[in-house]
Amino acid sequence: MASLSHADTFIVDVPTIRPHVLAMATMHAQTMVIVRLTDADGVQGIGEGTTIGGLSYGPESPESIKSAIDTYIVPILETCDLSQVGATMAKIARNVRDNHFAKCAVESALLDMAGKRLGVPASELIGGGRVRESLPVAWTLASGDTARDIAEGEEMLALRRHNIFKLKIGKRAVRDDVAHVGAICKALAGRASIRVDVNQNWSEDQAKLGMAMLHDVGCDLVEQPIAGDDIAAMARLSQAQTVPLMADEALHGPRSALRLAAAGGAGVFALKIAQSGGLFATAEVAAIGQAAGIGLYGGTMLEGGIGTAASAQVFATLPNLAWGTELFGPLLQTEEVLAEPLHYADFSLTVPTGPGLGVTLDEDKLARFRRDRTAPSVHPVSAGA
Ligand code: MUC
Ligand code: MG
Repeated sequence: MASLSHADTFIVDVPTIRPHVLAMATMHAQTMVIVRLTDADGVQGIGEGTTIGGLSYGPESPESIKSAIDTYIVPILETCDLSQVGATMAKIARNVRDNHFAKCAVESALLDMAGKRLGVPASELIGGGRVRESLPVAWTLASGDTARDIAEGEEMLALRRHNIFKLKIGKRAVRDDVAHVGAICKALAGRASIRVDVNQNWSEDQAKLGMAMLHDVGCDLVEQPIAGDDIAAMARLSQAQTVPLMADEALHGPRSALRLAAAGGAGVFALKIAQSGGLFATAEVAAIGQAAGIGLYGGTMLEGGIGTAASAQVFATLPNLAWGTELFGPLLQTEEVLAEPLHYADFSLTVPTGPGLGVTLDEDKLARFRRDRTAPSVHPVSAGA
């Protein structure tokens, strides 16, 4: 029986290397919720629950993620054998609705602990285990300026760090956005795959026009052009347009994946561990997508090193990842909160090989970046829980 001894949760704010301009928010920093669980034997597990732009992206905020864990999930963990990850998560699911980002952070920490106990990477506790040691990684060009984005793309190609670029659009008029994308497609033609993410900011009519024009300028993929809850309109667009439509905000775990697949609402799924509600649920979303002939892509909530490592552990178990991944979150931050940074080279991320998530927190950086630097946010639980 691995009982809980301590549960610590921290809100951590790390500046970004440049403003990251998205349709719904401009980021100057990324906020992560880091959870650290310690069992009675002293085995520790870390996990991360991260969103983008406060409440502008989705229904969970950093503050609500922390509060859901502290107030509702930790008391459940006190009653569980933490070595039984599936049973623990099933008990949490019975008592806590939705709150996928909070659940993902906790499940990641449990898998980290379980992997450490067993001496295997978390990937070996998911599905059939690891089938790849590295993952192709896209970069998002979102400085807000076309010339600067082209220069950044050139730099990434020269460094052999990224040759897939996602452009964030949806803020300007459709024709202005397409002109921006077209200029980047032209500048990097034949050397990179260019994709866009509209973050739900178009109407169906704007999307019809935008997707047709984006196809003509050489864009390879259009992510979430319209509201994620309008599956019927996503299906109309996905079936009528030549450029593939990727679902992101529409996906909230296996049931939404099944509804979307049944409706023909997407040609590609952006898999996200936080949106799915954890690594196990992400594997289920991937299985549904694969069975429906939908292409798979490893998405991100721009997590730091812990959430990125957790994502890599599950994406490494997927034999078909035709569209690659975008696990570049740590590279957008001025500093990584890990003792050893993740390894990026040759357009790919190396999947960590150590036990559990395969990464270690840098305690000094945690102390420096945690929001409540003056008040320790440690939550000891009752002895013997
Ligand atoms: C999103 O909507 O996909 C992922 C990469 C990026 O730049 O923003 C995100 C979130
Ligand atoms: Mg997206």
